[in-house]
Amino acid sequence: RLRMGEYYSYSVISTWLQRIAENMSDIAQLIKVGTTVEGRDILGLKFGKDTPDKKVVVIDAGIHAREWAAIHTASYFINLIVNSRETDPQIQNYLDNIVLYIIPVLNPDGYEYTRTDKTNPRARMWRKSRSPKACAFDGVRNSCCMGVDLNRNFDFRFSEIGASRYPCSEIYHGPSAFSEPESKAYAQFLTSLKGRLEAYITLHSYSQLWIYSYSHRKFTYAPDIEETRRVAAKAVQELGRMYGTKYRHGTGPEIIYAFSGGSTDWAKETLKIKYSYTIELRPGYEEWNGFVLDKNQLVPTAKETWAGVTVVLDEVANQW
Ligand code: 0X9
Ligand code: ZN
Repeated sequence: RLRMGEYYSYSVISTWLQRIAENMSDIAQLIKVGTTVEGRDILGLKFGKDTPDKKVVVIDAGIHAREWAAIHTASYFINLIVNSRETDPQIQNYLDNIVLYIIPVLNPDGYEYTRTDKTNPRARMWRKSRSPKACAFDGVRNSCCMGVDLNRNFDFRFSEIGASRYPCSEIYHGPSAFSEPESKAYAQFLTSLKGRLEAYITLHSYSQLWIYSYSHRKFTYAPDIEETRRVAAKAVQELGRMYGTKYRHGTGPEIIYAFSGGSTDWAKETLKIKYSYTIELRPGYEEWNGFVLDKNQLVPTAKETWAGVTVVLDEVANQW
């Protein structure tokens, strides 16, 4: 058991996931998505009894190392399912009717690096993976740095916009699409669910946004944009009902900025997923350094996000 409202190391989170799978094998199974550059297992849980006709939903967090509130929120979802499975009819409905994967830390190497901030204060703001140094001549000197922005490394309009070819950039896209073991393994995992995967939600922070495809250019949508928008609008409304937190929804270039190589756009285009959303959690975008969210906001953040996410889960679980 983990007490919510706290931040935990990846090893504590991993052990917790293993224990849940051992003790609740009727509803949860441990899954390994892949292995990181530093050799960590990327672990998650699979909830619900798998039969081939069931629709699948995948929720992840922590592709960006410093976005701790996202990791906490995904952990909270796991905790909620585990603790309410016998009392909450909505959660029972999910367990009966869909298969739900939750991967709380997609970039554990980066996350563990941010946790070394006690000895290295700059580490807390690390965003990328921890892949070995790569070098590029930037016009003045040859600069070498570690890490790839995994949310620029997916094979969707790779390197076109809002990404950098310089390894020392925060948004370095890597040498080629899926060059990184983390993004490659994750894409393979999502691809293995093709045809059944109805919703993919990736948790980030911050700015209070509910974002859908596509991200590379304004007013560029998938054919089912009306449905995508309808569910997003409903989700932010439900989310706001709990504490009054205001979210906006739209595509990236409409409400923040354009970029390419992200996981939700790749999933939307390649796997033809109906609902593919990037959620930017609290605080609002006017906040400076919102990556460090006060601990007393963690549980409310997770709770309201769950309220929004259930809108998507209900769409998938209750379709017939
Ligand atoms: O830039 C990103 O990768 C994400 N934002 S973050 O601040 N968490 O790094 C996703 C932004 C998604 N937005 C767009 N489609 N532009
Ligand atoms: Zn992010």
